Amino acid sequence: MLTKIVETKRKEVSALTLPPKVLVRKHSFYEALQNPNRTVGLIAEMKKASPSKGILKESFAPIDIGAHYEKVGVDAISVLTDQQYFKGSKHDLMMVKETTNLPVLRKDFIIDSLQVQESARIGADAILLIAEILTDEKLFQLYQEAVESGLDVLVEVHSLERLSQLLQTFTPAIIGVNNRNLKTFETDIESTRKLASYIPSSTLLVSESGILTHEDLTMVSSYGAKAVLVGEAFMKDISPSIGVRR
Ligand code: IGP
Repeated sequence: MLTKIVETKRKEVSALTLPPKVLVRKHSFYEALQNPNRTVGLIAEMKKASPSKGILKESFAPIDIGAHYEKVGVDAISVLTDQQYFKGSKHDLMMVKETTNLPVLRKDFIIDSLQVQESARIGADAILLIAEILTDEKLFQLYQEAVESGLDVLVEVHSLERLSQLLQTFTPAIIGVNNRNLKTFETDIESTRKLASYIPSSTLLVSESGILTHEDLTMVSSYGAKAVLVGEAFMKDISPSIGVRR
């Protein structure tokens, strides 16, 4: 599946033309996650569908979801912009950015500089870079280009092997451990525990995927996660008992 998604992205990139730059107020994704009033930073994701679960939310209204996330007090919003597999769009991100005051992460499969520039132009505050689909060289190149464009980067990794390898090239400011193996779709929050001790203390650790309950959140926090990224739980119940801390 991952290979198929990357293939689709390659085709999309070859037909990509850069949109004009939208004027929006920037918010620091990195700083928002370090909110001193919180124990664990919360990134709430909006995704209409996923390859593993199908449609998650029939009546998907990005502006309403964004407003709700802002009201309940999340720290940042992640917007899936992939159309083919997650039924998202760049337009979703632009609308959310325009109508909320929270930092917005562009969640997509970024493999090319053009997509980095595009992300900055549509108003994203941060982008996701998935280590498992990029070589160290490409990852570092895209990371630097993003930073130069004023974007924060969430570098996502799943395996310890990939993590150790990338840390030999550079130390990202934010690393996300994806508890979901994108090749098998299996989710296990123990992934965060297994990788946490290898992540430098100067790096902000985000635990991503499979966080469904408050217990899950407490668990990954005890493993060292400074923030969590929650999608499915919020799509199924927009006001779940997890995450909104005082
Ligand atoms: C959210 P969940 O299990 O709470 O819905 O997961 C998020 O971590 C997941 O959507 C995700 C993702 C990705 C999606 C993590 N990495 C990369 C697309 C691409």
